[in-house]
Amino acid sequence: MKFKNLPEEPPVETRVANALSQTQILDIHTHLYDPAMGKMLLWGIDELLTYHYLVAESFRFFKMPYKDFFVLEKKQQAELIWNELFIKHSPISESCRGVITTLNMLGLDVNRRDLNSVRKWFAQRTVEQHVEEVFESANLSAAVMTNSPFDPEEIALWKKGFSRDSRFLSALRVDPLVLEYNSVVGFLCQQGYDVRSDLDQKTRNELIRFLHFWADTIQPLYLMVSLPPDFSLDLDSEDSSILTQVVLPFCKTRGLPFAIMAGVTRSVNPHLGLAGDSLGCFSIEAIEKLCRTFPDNKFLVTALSRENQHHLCVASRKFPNLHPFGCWWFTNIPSLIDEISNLRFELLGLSFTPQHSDARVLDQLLYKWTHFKESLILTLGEKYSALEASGWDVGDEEIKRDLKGLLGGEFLQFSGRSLI
Ligand code: RAT
Ligand code: ZN
Repeated sequence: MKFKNLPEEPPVETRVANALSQTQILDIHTHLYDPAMGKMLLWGIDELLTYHYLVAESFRFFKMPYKDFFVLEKKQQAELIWNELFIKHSPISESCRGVITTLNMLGLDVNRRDLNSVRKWFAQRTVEQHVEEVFESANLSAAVMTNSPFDPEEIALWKKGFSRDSRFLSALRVDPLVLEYNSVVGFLCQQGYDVRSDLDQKTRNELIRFLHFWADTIQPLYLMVSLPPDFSLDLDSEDSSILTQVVLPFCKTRGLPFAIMAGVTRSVNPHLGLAGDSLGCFSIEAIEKLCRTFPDNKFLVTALSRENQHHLCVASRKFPNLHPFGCWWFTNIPSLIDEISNLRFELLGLSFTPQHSDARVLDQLLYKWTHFKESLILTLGEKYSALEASGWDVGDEEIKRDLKGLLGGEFLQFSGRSLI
């Protein structure tokens, strides 16, 4: 009951926004790197403009052959994209608007439509200063990298060793091992592992030794893979043998979750390179079977197709060892974020992680999180309003607690880690 002489409480959306501004985010999946890894960490305007999401959109307008674009230097590619998507058309797509939000948050005047002045501004900055400012402005406590034990550049850096920045946590990405084992046998042998194409006991032990080495070296929060729609998780299928006989037993021994990014079809248009991937529906029945068959493993799952989202929520109600996360890639657009968050709130309450940024360029943390927060204020605000209308007053401290869970706390709980 509200009394007339008491000051009116601000609308619940405002209270969510206030609490959100005080909540630090743990970004559980990015493609960013510790600054000590040098040029692997991308930042700046030319990287922002040549993001593969924008390359795909530019080719909707470009009239040139693919190869004429890809032979150009990054700077020239960026100019073509800027011209096509920002000057000749209004930049209304999510990825285009993202560049505008980002530049604005950095204090740049985008209304001059002047790429060179933006370039000059970036040229005067150091990477250290930029990491500092972006993390502070996005309100991030840490970002999880995607670390590949098959990338020669990364291997060299980790083996040499460097002093780690505590804001950059790691995740061990094992796509080549799970998806194309035969193509990495030679590489593994060169690295000193006595493995064969045949998955005999010796080979399995050696692969597990390989994973232990990398887990000891990089201290990952989880292992991860992205899977095509037609990947069979059947226990007796050849597809899943490395997963079920090597990776999952290893994860169980080390107490590490295994993250599945489900439903990517790589290279539907190979001419577009990184921008040429598409999606398909994944079998959530197979995920359910995995959770049932490996009850001592923990699965973090995100799905690329819109059609998979409802089933993934229902599956998560059945298996406490399944934690849905993020609005991945083509689902990271406002209309689908609203829809997916609503599905999850309504079916799972607060026991999931609604977003990761997938940032490939440091500056993208600014827009990816700002745009997500715009959605969260409305979706979560609406849920609290409905709850209040039903007679449950929601306190500010309770809102803060809930947001802390959504923005990293639930993920850490699920992973068996203490809050950082
Ligand atoms: O979102 C992306 O940038 C994609 O290219 C992929 O990297 C995807 O997120 C993945 O991790 O496979
Ligand atoms: Zn990714």
